[in-house]
Amino acid sequence: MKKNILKTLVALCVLSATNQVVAADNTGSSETEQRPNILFIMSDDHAFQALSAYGHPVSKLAPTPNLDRIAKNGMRFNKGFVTNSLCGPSRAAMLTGKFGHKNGYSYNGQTFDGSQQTWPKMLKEAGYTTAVIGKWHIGKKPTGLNFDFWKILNDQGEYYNPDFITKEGVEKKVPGYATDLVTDYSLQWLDKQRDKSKPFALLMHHKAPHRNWMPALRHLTQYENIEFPVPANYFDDYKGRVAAAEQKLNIYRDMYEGHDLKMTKSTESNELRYDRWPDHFARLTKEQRATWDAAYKKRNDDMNNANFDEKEMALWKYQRYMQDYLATISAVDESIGEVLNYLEATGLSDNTLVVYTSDQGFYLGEHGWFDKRFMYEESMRAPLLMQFPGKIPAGSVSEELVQNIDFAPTFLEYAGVDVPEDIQGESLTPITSGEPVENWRQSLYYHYYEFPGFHSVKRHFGVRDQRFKLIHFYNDVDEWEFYDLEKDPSEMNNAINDPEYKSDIARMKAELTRLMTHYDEPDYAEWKDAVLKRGNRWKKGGKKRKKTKNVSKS
Ligand code: SGN
Ligand code: CA
Repeated sequence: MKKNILKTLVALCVLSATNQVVAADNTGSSETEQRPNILFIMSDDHAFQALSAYGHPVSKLAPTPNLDRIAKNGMRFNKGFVTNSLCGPSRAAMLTGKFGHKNGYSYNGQTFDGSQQTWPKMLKEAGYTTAVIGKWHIGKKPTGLNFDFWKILNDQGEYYNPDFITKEGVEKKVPGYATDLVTDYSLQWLDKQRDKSKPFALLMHHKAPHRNWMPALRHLTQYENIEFPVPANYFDDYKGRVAAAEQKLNIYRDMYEGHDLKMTKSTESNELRYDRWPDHFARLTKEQRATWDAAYKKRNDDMNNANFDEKEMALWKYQRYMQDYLATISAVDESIGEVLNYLEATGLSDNTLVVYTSDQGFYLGEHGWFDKRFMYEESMRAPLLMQFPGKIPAGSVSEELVQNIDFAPTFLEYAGVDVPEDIQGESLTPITSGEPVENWRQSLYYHYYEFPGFHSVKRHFGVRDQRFKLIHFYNDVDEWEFYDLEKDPSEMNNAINDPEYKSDIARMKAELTRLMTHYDEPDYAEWKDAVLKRGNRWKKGGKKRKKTKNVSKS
């Protein structure tokens, strides 16, 4: 009781300091006050290995104390997965609660049909005020979703001085750093712009830590002296895994040395090696660029002078990648801290469901890779944390198999809105209640389509249960893979022909067929040979690429 009075006082102080004339209880009117606010925070390509609540050795060297607050206050999901490990398809699945073959978005470059049923639109109709701020990436604008407010990054977005798109038009080169701007705009909307008579649903979507991993100026040297542990399979030979052997997401072969790794041409110059998309660096002001160059100079000079052999260079690239990737997460973690502080100081926290996730997982050198797409663990699995004081037990952990199609029904249920029959996900409330869970799903379905495309990951679909994974790569190949995740968590040993697993494989094949029927997948014959009708974005960049290797000699 005392705590609540204190919070109300804090709220009054904060609000009067900002000259706001609003009720002290800013959760809304008496009619709506029981309905929770929803703050759905998503970053882009955040690996669970890089979120310290998950305890991975990498994250111990680059902790995320503010994200860990959500885990402490609520629940950490250890088995959160996506339906298709790619930005657009994942976002579409989250908005609709449906797989790509139902919501019409299966690979990047398509335009999401916003006229269809989505949870933000349903909440709006049920009396919520809604907003999306940050990365959108499934079309030019969030058309048809009826957001009260939106301010989105253009396409993939830029880290420095990015463009923002609003109802009013495009704001070009907004001074600042994307993660900070998205945070500021979100706080502004929460504090000053939203209709405080209604509960809110805010989608705060960061660009970081997406490629090309440009940290904020204040974090440029944060990890320069840290040596991150190299994954045991960094030099994977891909034996027994045809699709893994033919991908193009290798750190030491496929990263652009200028664009991605910020390697300079020589000690005499700050000129970057191959940069496929120079616009990202061209956005820096002269002053920003000077700070940037100074921060990288010594490390680049040492590298240029070192005369590395191939293996040493591959290891150097891994460290550079990790230093930059993790430094972009520092700003995300600060952002989460600011937002949580705001919710606590205003008393909103008590009635707000806060969710943190990423649109997929990411490789931090496992199999030698960056990027995502494969059904292997590092990319299929995403971090997922949820807090809701009094509703989700603090410090709890779930081992149930959950998927990004589960967000829509979860949010609808928390908001007291009936979950439509055609939603394919399940509400997570039986899990988040902290009670023993009965009859939860025992397996997950996955389907990746984007081939041909960036990084040349072949099409595949498959099934994962608590122990095994079965994958079928198709289209220009016809290959099956099978993994025992208990014995082979790194998925190095394709056991599809191992007689020991004969009955497990047969069972998983039957389960795959069951799931495809259950989720109403079209007949395999209908789509197995289909060639993607790609949007222009992919082709535009592709044409400029020289045929020569991207490794430039200094
Ligand atoms: C960009 C990236 C790719 C990445 C895709 C999809 N290249 O094209 O590496 O796989 O996005 O990412 S970049 O250098 O332009 O960033 S997604 O998160 O949007 O699906
Ligand atoms: Ca992504």
